Amino acid sequence: MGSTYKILHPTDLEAVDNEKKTFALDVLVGLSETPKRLSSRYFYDERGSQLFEQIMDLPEYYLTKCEFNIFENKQVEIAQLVRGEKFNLVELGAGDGRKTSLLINHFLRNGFRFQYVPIDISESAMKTLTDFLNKSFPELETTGIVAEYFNGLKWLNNITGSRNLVLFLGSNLGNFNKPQSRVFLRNLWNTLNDGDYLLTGFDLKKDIDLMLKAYNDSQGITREFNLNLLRRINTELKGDFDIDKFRHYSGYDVFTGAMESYLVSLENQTVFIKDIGQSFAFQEWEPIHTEYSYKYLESDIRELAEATGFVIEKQLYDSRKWFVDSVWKVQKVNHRDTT
Ligand code: AVJ
Repeated sequence: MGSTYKILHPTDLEAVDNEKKTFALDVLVGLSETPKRLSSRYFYDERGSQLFEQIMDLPEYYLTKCEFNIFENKQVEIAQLVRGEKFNLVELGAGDGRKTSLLINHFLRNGFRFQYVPIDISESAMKTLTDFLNKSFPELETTGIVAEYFNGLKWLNNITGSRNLVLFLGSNLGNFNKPQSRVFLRNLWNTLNDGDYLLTGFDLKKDIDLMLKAYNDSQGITREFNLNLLRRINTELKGDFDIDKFRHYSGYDVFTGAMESYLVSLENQTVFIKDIGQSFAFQEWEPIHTEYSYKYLESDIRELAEATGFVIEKQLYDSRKWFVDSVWKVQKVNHRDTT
C-alpha cells in the first residue's frame, strides 16, 4: 500500500464536528433524565451495523425472514403498480440490498424501465451496495445518493419527472412513537408527488413469546448490539463504562405495543465521560431505556395512512401473516373538496 492523503474541506470538518456534538449533547440530556435514556439512532456505527446484519441472520429474528418471504411471493403485485411506465425505485436506508435484489431482478427480467435510487447517510454502506449491484446486475442503472432521506428525495424530484416507488423496509418506522411516525410520514408525503407509492414494512402484533425471543436471541447478538451503545460512548466520547456491569433486557409492553430494550446497571457505579466533562451515577438495577420497536394492529396502520394523506393500495403479507409490507399511494388532491 502506497501513501495517500485526503484533503478535508471545512464543510467536512464541520459535519464531523456537528455529528459528534449532537451525539454528546443527546447523551448528556438522556443520561441526566429520570428514567435515563439513550436513542436507538446511535446503535448504527460500523460495529453496530455489522451486529444488526448478524441479527437479521438469526433464526429468532423473524422480521427479516417475513419480509424476504413477501419479496419472494409478491413480486407480481408490486410490479403491477408501475407496469409500463418509466419510474424510480427509491429506497430509504438501503442496507445490503438483499431483499431489494429480488424485486430488481424481477423488474429487469420483465423489461421494466426504471432506475434504482438508494438513499443512505453512510458512504461506506453505499459503496458496498453499489459494488454488489454492479456485480449482480451490470445492466441496472443505479444512482446512489449519500444524504439524509428528505434531502435525497427533494434532489430526486427536481431532476426527474418520473413516478417514485419508495421502499422503507424492515419495520424501521417501529423505532418512532405515534407522533414521531406521523411527522415522518407527513414529511415524506410533502416531499413526494401525487400518485407516488410508498411501500413500508410493519411488524404486526403477534404471540408475545415469539417477539420476546426475537429481541433476546440465544446467541446474545442482540445483547452485544445493545451494549455497543456504551462501547460507542467509550470510544467516541471518551467514556469509561465498564460494559460487564450492565445487562441487556428487552420486554414487551402490551399497552404501548412496543418491544422495549434497556441496559440495566448491575451495581452502584459512577461513569465519567470525558468529552462531556461530567460523571453520571447509576444505582444498582437502574435502567437506561435504549429502544422502542413498535408492533402494529391493522387499525394502527389504517389510522397512520389516513392521518398523513396516503391511501392504502395493497397489504402484502408473509405466508404466516406476521408482517406486512403496506403499499400506500400519495394523494394530494382531496376528492371531497373537488365535488
Ligand atoms: C432495524 C429498527 C427494525 O427494531 O426490530 C433489532 C432493530 N433492535 N433487534 C427492530 C433491532 C433489536 C430493528 N429495526
